Amino acid sequence: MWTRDGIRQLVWDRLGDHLLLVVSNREPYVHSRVSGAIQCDMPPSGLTTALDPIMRACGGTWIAHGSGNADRETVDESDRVQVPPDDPSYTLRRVWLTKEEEDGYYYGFSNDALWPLCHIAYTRPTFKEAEWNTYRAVNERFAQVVLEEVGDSKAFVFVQDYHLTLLPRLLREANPNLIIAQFWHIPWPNPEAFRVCPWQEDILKGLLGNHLLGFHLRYHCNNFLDTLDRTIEARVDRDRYEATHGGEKTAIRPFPISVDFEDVSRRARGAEVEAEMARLTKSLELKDRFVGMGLDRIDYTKGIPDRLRAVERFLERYPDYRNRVVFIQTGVPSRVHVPAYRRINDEIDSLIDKINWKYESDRWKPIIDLRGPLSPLTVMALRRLADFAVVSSLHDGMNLVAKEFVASAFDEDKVLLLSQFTGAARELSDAVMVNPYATDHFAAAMKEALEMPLAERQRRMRRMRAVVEENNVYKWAADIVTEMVKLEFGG
Ligand code: GDG
Repeated sequence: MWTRDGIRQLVWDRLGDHLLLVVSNREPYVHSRVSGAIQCDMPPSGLTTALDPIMRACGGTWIAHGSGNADRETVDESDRVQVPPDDPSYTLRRVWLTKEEEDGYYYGFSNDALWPLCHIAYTRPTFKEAEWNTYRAVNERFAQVVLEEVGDSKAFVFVQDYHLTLLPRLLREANPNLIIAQFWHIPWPNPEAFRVCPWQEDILKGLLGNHLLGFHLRYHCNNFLDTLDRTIEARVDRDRYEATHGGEKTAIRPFPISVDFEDVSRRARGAEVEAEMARLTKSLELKDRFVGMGLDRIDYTKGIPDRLRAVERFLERYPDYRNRVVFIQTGVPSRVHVPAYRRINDEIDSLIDKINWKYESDRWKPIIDLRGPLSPLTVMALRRLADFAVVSSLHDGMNLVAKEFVASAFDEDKVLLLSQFTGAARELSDAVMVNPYATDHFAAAMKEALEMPLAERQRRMRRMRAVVEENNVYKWAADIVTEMVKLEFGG
């Protein structure tokens, strides 16, 4: 079983003479001013949830966009701050972007073009040349900061996600001694979908600057190799999962990401969680009711309207459950400057209104709308209070909400309803699988979850817990480091 100490030792043994740099758009700790005081929060993001425990264990520097309104006040003269605030274990180096840069690179090309392009969830990508130019310029800015951090040292640079596709090539050209790997946190689509991107060649060449490129699933690796094959002059070796371009080799591998099972499971047992559960039970009037929950970054890929429609159908088809089940939908608004995200927020609001209006009684509302961000304590208490959780993504690289729910369920007495279109569905095959597009089946799955005998619930949850415990986030990181060392140093 991989642990925090195990990954620390591995990195120390195999890469001890290298600096460890993680580079991402999203920063793991955001400082903001709230009523005059500075507060520090972790953003609701799967990427930071997964990477923070690794950095805490291994130390090093995490380079990311400083997005908080008190971020500048909290760094030193070289834009660095030690994090986490209560137990400083690594350095956060912040990169500053102007509003225009954030607009073109983050809201524009990253989230209005690449995100819908890769998820194929019936939201059309928007390609604008000006946004692409800003995206390129911001990738160059990140490259400068990485090179400055590295100086003359040996370094392992671990790039994250789709915001930084051009960075690996820029780094490799500027400093051939760097070891560069990238993890792609979202799906990679098939070549037919990807080919609509006007800058597909630049993106692929940028990514082939990596020595190692990781995806969650082998299916995404295959899609990537097919895309390369159709798009650029690269030699694709499907047996070895390698691509060679301009004499340089990139290995393509699946590494299913995960959570710190031990930590989540331990926090779930905390006494303060019990107190928070009691508070929520009272304020949300949950006593003697079945509780379902959904927790998401509000995003059109997460299938939130589809889930709400299934709740509506459930109440319509199984009237005996009226007054007896509440569904808590918590969500953190994200990327609100992108029009598609504003639309999804409005759609969720009006669906919740409509369903509650249709079914509510004097003392019961079927859907409780808790807009986040919620504190980690409240999130944990909600997981514990829930009899079932619903993850209904239309398409999702992995989905850590599902794995966190499993890791929190130490009493094994809970059911997970999981979309078959998440990466997590490959590992969590004991979940009740749902197709979020099939509303009637989805509603029937909710009934199945509520009526599943205790022994069956426990059997399924026990098996899922064993899977997440073994394939924890430390294993994910250890597999990447081990592969990198094998590729670079032959073992
Ligand atoms: C991308 C990929 C992949 C949510 N609301 C609150 C809150 N959260 C936390 C959850 C979880 C995280 O946010 C969301 O993680 P996901 O993995 O579900 O989703 P994405 O952010 O879309 O992540 C995804 C991931 O990268 C990692 O590779 O799994 O497929 O899309 O940790 O608990 N946390 C708090 N308050 C909230 O209101 N504190």
